[in-house]
Amino acid sequence: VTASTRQVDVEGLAQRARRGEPRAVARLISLVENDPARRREIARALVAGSGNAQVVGVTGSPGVGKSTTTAALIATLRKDDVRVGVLAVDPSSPFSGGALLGDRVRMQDHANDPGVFIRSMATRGHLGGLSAAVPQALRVLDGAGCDVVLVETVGVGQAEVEIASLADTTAVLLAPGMGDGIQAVKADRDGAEQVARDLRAMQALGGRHSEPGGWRAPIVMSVASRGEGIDDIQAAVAKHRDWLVRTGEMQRRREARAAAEVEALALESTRTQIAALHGSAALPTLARRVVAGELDPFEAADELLAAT
Ligand SMILES: Nc1nc2c(ncn2[C@@H]2O[C@H](COP(=O)(O)OP(=O)(O)OP(=O)(O)O)[C@@H](O)[C@H]2O)c(=O)[nH]1
Ligand SMILES: [Mg+2]
Repeated sequence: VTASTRQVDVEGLAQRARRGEPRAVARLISLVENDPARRREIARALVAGSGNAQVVGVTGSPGVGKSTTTAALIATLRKDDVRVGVLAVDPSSPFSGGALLGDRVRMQDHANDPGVFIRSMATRGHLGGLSAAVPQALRVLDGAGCDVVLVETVGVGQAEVEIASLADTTAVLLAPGMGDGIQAVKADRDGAEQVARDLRAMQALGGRHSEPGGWRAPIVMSVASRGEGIDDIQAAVAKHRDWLVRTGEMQRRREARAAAEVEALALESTRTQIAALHGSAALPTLARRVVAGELDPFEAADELLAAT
């Protein structure tokens, strides 16, 4: 018995989520994550999302301070009455475990706050990784009226690129000494100044960011564990949103994201259909004809697609 055979009132959940009911939001995100067969239904129920949420990726190496920064940002955003969603994607410190968002005490401050939704989700093992379930989870949070959705992901290689393509705004966290594994110098101001200098030098080399009207990523100094510099991060995020909207870049990014999502879904569906042909005679027959030299693989692929 799969999860999808159980009776679920998706439309009712979507309505409750739109009213901002935390349990409905949580349930929908779980369904999106664990029940791929329901994604279509959920997507349909959420079409009338507000489209207002600014998706902010918070990324960086393991242990760099993403959760601490996220928790601190929630607090400053809530002071301005901003509705906040948080998605911890593939958290290295799992939710159920101890170190939820780094600091359990601080997170508990938000446990009863109806203006904050916090969910973790695992994309490991999902076909398409981040691209499969996360966009839908973001749509749920958007539909629930979030103004800002913070997405915490460990930035190692591919994931960093992926989150940048999913988010409107990406904050990359760097700590001095991380590269050498010297955690002790984290809060060391000279070390941080050096990192900032290196970044500025790199930005100066990457000339395309200095074109008129372009966006030059601000370098913001913070000590998240002491709540220092968090206002500056919030201000930089808000400024980026203004820039995105003013230049039409927000719309362009959303359209690019929708295109990627549509393409991923179409590819997934094609792959499923091709996999089904493994069970019929079509694919084995084509394979035999390729080996026999009757067809080249390109012609065989055309025939395969025609059969799907
Ligand atoms: N000195 C210093 N320590 C920090 C700062 N931010 C976070 N920490 C500490 O660094 C450790 C890791 O912080 P987390 O916020 O859990 O880091 P993370 O990037 O979320 O870690 P993972 O999710 O496991 O990749 C914790 O002990 C924090 O208290 C900071 O700005 N300065
Ligand atoms: Mg973390």
